[in-house]
Amino acid sequence: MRVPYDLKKNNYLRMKIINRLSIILLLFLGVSQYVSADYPIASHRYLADPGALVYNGRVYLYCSNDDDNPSGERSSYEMHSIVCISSSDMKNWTDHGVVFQVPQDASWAPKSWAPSPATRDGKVFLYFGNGGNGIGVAMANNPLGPFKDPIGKALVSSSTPGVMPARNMWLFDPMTFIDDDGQAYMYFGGNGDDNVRVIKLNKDMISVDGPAIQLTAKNFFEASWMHKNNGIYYFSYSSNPRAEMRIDYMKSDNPISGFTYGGIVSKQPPMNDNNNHQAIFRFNDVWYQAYHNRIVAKQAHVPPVYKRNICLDTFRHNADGTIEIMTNTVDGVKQVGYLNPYQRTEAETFNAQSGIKTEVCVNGGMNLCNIENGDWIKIKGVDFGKTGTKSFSACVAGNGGTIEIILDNPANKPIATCKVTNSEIQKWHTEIYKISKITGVHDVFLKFTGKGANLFNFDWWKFS
Ligand code: FUB
Repeated sequence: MRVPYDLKKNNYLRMKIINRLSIILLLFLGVSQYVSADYPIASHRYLADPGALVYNGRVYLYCSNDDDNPSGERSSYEMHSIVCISSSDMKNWTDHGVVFQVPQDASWAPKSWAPSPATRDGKVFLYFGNGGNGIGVAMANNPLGPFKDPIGKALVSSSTPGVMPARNMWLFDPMTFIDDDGQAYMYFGGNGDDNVRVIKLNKDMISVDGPAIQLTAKNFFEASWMHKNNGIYYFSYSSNPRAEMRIDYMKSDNPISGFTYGGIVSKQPPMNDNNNHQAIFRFNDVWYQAYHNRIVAKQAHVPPVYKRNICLDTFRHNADGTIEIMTNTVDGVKQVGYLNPYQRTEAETFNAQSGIKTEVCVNGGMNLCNIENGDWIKIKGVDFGKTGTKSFSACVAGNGGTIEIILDNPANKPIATCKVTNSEIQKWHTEIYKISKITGVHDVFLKFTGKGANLFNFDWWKFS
């Protein structure tokens, strides 16, 4: 059975008005925080529907790739690849690019939406929606893939026992949760209070154990997520347009039954006006919610519905087990530890940027590209220590130009201007520049200057 997923844009009028009013208020107050925002956390590409994995001291966010969606008024959700970004300090994020794409990595599926990761026995699993028409699984030996479909078909379809009957169900937005006793549960569904389903997974994580069980959630729209805190199971989800597509939650002392409505985790994000999708995770004892909004497209005057960006905030559980409503911020998350500049850092790791893009690098990973005069990246909270720096190394390729190293404020005078010599694109060479001593903790801006388009590409950097 084909299950369509159709966003009814007109239902969002009310939220549009609220957001317009908040922008007018910000302008009135002279607040330009959206313009200079740290968030979204990856402003150089359109990503949405995050799923979070905490793995070996890093947070990996797997996202629907909105760059797959055509631009313009006649666009639609056509995402067929999944992009991963990761961070160990929650401020500087590394772009790992596409880690899974269909149909190359799962031949039966034309789409891959809204992934959720899980890990067991050294393997990493990604669960994804084939649009609203079924749920697939992909598997890899590490968080960056390559992820491949190990079963050659949908893991859950409309013929999986317990999924039907359902009225106009969107069969998507899977979230796989492994309980403390090792039992894995996958939550999914959309478009109707009675359309929440949970199904047990076998230990192999690629087959189901028994039928799907129906749950009911008030105003349920999409974006199922499960987290557990102090023995309480929290099922969170996006509410429907009538309820302003907030993230609401139900709680229970059991992962598959007994849920009662708990309240609101977070309201409709600013600069969004449309669907909402959360990933909730704990990292270093702080609870985070990753979600998307539409800030970059709105600021760029690009039709924003299918062009979303990932944001991040923290929230708390109250002592009585309820959740304190999260505040959406543009720079509210604290940095968890400083970045060590004496280790090689990928150039595609940054806190903010202007003008740059990333691409697959022949050396592995990604590199910065599309660099033009005046573009920059900002690396936040870099600890140069007491002894300080002597040199700066950069692995670069391309026409040439300069890298200006600027500390703390982009308007400051560069402490070094490093000349990048000409080479062929993707013919990488490392240049080493003598620089003056930098000590202590700074935000580092690497600003690129030169004549013409596509000055050079940039793979990694390191101070000595
Ligand atoms: O990205 C397509 C759909 O939009 C997701 O599956 C939903 O959760 C909503 O965010």
